[in-house]
Amino acid sequence: MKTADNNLIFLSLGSNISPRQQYISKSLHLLKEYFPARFRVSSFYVTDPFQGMNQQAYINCSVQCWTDLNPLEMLDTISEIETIVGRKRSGKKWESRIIDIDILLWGKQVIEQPRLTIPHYDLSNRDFFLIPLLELDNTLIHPCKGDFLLTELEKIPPLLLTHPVKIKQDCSQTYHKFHQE
Ligand code: A4P
Ligand code: MG
Repeated sequence: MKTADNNLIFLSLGSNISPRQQYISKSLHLLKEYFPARFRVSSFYVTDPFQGMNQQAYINCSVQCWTDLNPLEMLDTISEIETIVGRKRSGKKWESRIIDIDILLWGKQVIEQPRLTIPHYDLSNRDFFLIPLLELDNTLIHPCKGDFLLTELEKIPPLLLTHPVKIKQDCSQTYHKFHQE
């Protein structure tokens, strides 16, 4: 089947440099252009910086899409999209960013390569990943552990919570709005 679930992927988008919603919307517009098949977007959430970092709050959301690229080609494509949107890398860990696009899940596959770990290495500890992701599919299972991600979410230690607050409901049309601006 052309759009089989083993190439159905889930991404996380995050921005904590203003205008955050515009950077996210521009990224969504480009992602939708590159990966139109089965494209869906969660709501937008405002989240506290992970682990209490002293920086501006993030906006996070999640995307589902389908691709026939291989994982490394996908990584290069999302990196290209980050660059088009304006991301500049200083190489510092967890620096503030215009846009960050991470691959959370690739069907049920486990991928371990020098440049790429899927599922994302910290998926189970981050409510800013899991809450938008579960909005798109609340039956998802962690491919390595076999546990429901919904259960993983309930087990996140309080100190790691970023308290996502929904600011924009179901953003599947957001890239259209961006296009019209
Ligand atoms: N890489 C390996 N696996 C993956 C994957 N599954 N998806 C490699 C994407 N990239 C992956 O990423 C560094 C390298 O990770 C890539 O070159 C790729 O080969 P990067 O985007 O250049 O740098 P980064 O995102 O700053 O690195 P890092 O350490 O992964 O940052 P995180 O973990 O993404 O954390 N708080 C809130 N509330 N919301 C956020 O979105 N984000 C961060 C950044 C910190 N705090 C946050 C948020
Ligand atoms: Mg990243």
